[in-house]
Amino acid sequence: MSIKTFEGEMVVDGAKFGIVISRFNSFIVESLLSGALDTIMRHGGKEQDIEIVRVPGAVEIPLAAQRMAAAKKYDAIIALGAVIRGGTPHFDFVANENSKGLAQVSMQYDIPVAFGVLTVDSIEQAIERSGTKMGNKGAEAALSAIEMVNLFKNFS
Ligand code: INI
Repeated sequence: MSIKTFEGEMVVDGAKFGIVISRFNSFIVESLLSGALDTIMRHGGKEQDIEIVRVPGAVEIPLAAQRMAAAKKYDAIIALGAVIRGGTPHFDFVANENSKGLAQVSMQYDIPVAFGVLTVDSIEQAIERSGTKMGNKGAEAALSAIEMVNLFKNFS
C-alpha cells in the first residue's frame, strides 16, 4: 500500500493551548477542566504553555474564543462548558449559539477549536460525561486538540 495518509501524533511537543471555560454549572465544568489539563500534561504539555480564560456561560464562550484566536498565541483552543436541558428552558438557543459560534471561529481563524461543551438532558448525564462512567468530555477535547495540532504540521 503506497497511499500517503496523514494523522496527528498524540504527543505535545511545545504546543500552546488556550482553554476557554464557562462558570455556569461550575461543579461539572471544573471536572472537564481537570480532565483536559491532566490529558495535556500526561501527553507532554507544560503549564507555561497553557492559558485559561474564564467566562460567565456557554453563550460567552465563542466571543472569548474568537479573541483568543485573533491573538495568535495558541496552536489550538479548547472550549469547555456544560449546557443542561433540565435546567435550561432556552437550552436550544444556548447550545446552538455555542456550537455555531465555535465552528465559525475555527474556520475563520484557521485554528483547531476542540468542542468540550457538554449538551445534555440532565445533571445525571452531565456527571456521567465529566469524569465518571461515560468518560470526560474535557479530556476528549484535549486529545482532539493535541491530534489536530500535530496533524496540521503536515500542512503548514
Ligand atoms: N450557560 C451555560 O453555560 N449552561 C447553561 O445550562 C445555561 N443555562 O442553563 O441557561 C447557561 N446560561 C447562561 C448563558 O450562557 C449566558 O451566560 C447568559 O445568558 C448571559 O449572556
